[in-house]
Amino acid sequence: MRTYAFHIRLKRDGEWCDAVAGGIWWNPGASSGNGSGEHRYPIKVIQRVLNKPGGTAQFIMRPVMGRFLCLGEEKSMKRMLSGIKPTGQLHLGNYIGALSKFVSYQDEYEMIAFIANLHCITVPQDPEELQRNLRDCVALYLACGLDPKKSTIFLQTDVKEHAQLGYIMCCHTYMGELNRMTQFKDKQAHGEKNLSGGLYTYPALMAADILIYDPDYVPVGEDQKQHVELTRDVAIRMNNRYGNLFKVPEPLIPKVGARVMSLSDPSKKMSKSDATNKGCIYLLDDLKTARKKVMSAKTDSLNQIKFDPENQPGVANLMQILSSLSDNRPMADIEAEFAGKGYGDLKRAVADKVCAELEMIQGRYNEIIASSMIEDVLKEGAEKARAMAQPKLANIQRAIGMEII
Ligand code: AQP
Repeated sequence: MRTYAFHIRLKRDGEWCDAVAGGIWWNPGASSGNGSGEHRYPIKVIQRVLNKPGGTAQFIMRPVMGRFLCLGEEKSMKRMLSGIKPTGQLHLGNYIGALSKFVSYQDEYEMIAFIANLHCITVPQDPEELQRNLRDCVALYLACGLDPKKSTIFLQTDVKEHAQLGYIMCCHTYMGELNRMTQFKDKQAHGEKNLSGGLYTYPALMAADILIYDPDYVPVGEDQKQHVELTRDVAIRMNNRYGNLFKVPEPLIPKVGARVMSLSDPSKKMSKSDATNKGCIYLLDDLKTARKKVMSAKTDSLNQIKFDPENQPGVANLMQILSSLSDNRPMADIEAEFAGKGYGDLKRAVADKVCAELEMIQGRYNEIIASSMIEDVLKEGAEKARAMAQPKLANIQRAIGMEII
């Protein structure tokens, strides 16, 4: 069943008013009639509307709770897709740059959020640790607020079409393009040995992960923008060659928090593979450890709290974390609050915010991990995802000429 946003016209106690409804809520506007404030809409009525076919259609519902008559237009929600690869424990950068954004988007968009376990094995993994990280990742998706009723949550390998389309994408991606992708290039430049073929070709798999669902948007942190651009290039190339196969998606990069930096080295991004472990706050760090990491964050000797990422990257990073965890509070506000104060004050404020957020997430995580919710969510999510991916792959293979029957 797809979900829709509605522009609806309600007749309430004999008077008409305009409204927009998403899910089971609406907000009658004051344009005509007497509707104001928020009212809960009976779920079964909304579901009758949701079951109608997509596109734009007028509909009439009557009577609703004996009080309303409703006439309106429905339009499809835009689709959004993103994934996280739990090569280690999820961290504050993943939360601020990606997860918290997925949560805020899920009311407005049709959200598809998967756990990219194929991408995890592009680097060596310990099987037991990987399995633990995958479970933790699902639990953290849910603990951070992703709602399986609103979002499709699944494990990449449970939808085998990803790997198959990944191979097809690989055959339509040039080596020159893969050579330009920073992850492989960086590791090679650092002289890392025995890099896998999977690490080299994973951007093609990522293109498949995205394009198989025809999303409108792909919310990512700054570091992943390059991959979405490659995805767009390959989609356009294949559309030109085979006809309109794919929707060409847009990357969606948050204004604040797109690149949370390491606390111990603010020239690098906060990363799961932080060798020192000091610059990265994991979502499951105990609160004492998290506080200690913030209080030891690298700053500078200028002793002024100003948002200047170029000259004061450590301070700017702390301010960015504080702003992101306070509903994107403007930097000017933060500068004003800390005018004349020291770095210790700023760090304490950041540590308080971070710890409050972690405490809330960890409380929910503990409940989820002790329940059977993870299995149930993944099963249902994979069924929903397969229903989209299977016909899409069949269409693509047919267009390329790979199918016989
Ligand atoms: N530091 C960050 N700041 C903002 N956003 C970030 N993301 C990752 N790190 C930051 C965003 O989180 C989403 C999932 O990323 P991922 O875990 O799949 O891959 P990654 O970007 O490679 O993350 P890591 O932690 O750096 O992993 P390793 O160390 O294994 O390479 C993406 O949207 C990403 O932008």
